[in-house]
Amino acid sequence: MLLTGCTSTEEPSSRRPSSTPPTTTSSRAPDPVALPKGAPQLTDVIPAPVRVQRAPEENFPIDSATAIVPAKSPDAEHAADLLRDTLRRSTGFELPATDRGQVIELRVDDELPAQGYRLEVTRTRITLSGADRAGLLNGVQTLLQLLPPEVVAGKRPQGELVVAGGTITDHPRYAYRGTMLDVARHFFDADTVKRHIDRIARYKINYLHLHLADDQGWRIAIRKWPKLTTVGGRTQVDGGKGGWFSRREYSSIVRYAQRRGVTIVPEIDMPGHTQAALAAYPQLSCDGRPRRPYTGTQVGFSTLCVTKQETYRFVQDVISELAELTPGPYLHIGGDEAQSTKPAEYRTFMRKVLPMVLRAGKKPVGWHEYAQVDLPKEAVVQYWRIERADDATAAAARAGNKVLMSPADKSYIDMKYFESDSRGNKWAGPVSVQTAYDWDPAGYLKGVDDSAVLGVEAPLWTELVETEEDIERQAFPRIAAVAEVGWTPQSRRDWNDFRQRLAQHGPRLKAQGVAFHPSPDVPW
Ligand code: TNX
Repeated sequence: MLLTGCTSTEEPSSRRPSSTPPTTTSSRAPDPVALPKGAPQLTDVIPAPVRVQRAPEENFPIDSATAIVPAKSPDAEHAADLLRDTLRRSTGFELPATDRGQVIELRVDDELPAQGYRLEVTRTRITLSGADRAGLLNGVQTLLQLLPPEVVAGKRPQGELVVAGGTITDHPRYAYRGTMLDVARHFFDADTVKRHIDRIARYKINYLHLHLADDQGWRIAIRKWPKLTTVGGRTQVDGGKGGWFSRREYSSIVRYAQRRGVTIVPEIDMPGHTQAALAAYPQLSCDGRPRRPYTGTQVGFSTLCVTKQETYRFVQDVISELAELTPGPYLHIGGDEAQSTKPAEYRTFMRKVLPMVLRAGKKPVGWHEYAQVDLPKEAVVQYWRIERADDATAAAARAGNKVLMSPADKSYIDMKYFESDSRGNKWAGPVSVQTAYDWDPAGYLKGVDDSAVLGVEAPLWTELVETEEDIERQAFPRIAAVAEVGWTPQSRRDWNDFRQRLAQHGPRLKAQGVAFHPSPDVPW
């Protein structure tokens, strides 16, 4: 196995922990503790860390006397709270912040690479150092994976709690590891989205892109244009009741995600995919005729009227209000499949709208069709097709724009897992777990090399996804594969090794009640 090979690698002595000698009440180090049978190993972690060194003599037992001690720093305290909440819920231990006895210490070490962390487990002390808040949260997720599956599920673990000894030194390959949830085709309420956030954060996914508007529904309240939701939000594919997020609900999702290290990227798809907006405000179309909200699954038939002044007043209001509610750096403006917008008009539209996003203080993201216009340098291009070359995307990359990789034949988790799968879309599929794992974002698109890649994103379109269980089934375990594609250095990735580790995560997903697809290419 690839990962066990490096467990013998010694770190240069300068990187050895020196600043944190074990502090025990007695001067004698306690006897080594055995790892209970079946307990997680350092080499089981998903996504696979950059470096793992095992130290079997140094296993750390957690019991009612264990303390969680953050250094004086808001980031360390934040991560410590999240860890304490999770552990307390499952064990009932108090886990006070007294630096005595068995201690889990959290601190910031700004010499670590961005989003990186180091987890050192010795008999008497766990020291989690993080480069920043993201790094500390990533370290917490790793530590939680080293505890029995019941812990993250909020259930009391059976037997002793022992963390395997050793050191993990880790940081991500790409800054952006994301997934998208389409709440427009089928609506999912704030609580469902929050539970999804918990599940994706376990694998260090740090962006959740919400597809908030499409032909079938408008899902975010905009104060100045109230009918967007009261008219445009009342249905969905196949005519269910639909729904939308109030400003308060959207903000509560944003905060919930933020606490777990996940940044929300809101998308309003324009100028196509806008039937719901046109049904609410017919004046936004060129003919001004009333339209009905759409409940089918075709694409490419709707467009905002790109030549009307009113349209830009509308778009400006939407962007301003959404930017105001969104602390994250990105705002997605769609731009895909605008087959009912004349090419020249599409370009005019994007040239007017891109500066609105910048003026609202956000970096624009768009599906790669928008790379047809000269993009501002902050704009991110999200590639979603299956062709291995796209001139406009390559030109944008040459000009310095970052590319977010979502090639449909690798990362579309709305696709079927296998040919005869009864669920899922099929135009780019099937996408097996192995397919989702076995590719290199840097090598996929001609003229787009590693330095141009911002990261990876797995979109979950929901034409055929109706329930939370459907979300779980389409997303898991493929999300774990995508997470590792985005996190782990290419040279350390190996399908055979991954599938073994993923099998270890079966009981973990089960304990959390995740309705994952038991893919036959994994030895569960
Ligand atoms: C293409 S990907 C679309 C979506 C569909 C998806 C289904 C993209 C930017 N547009 O409108 O939901 O295919 O796989």
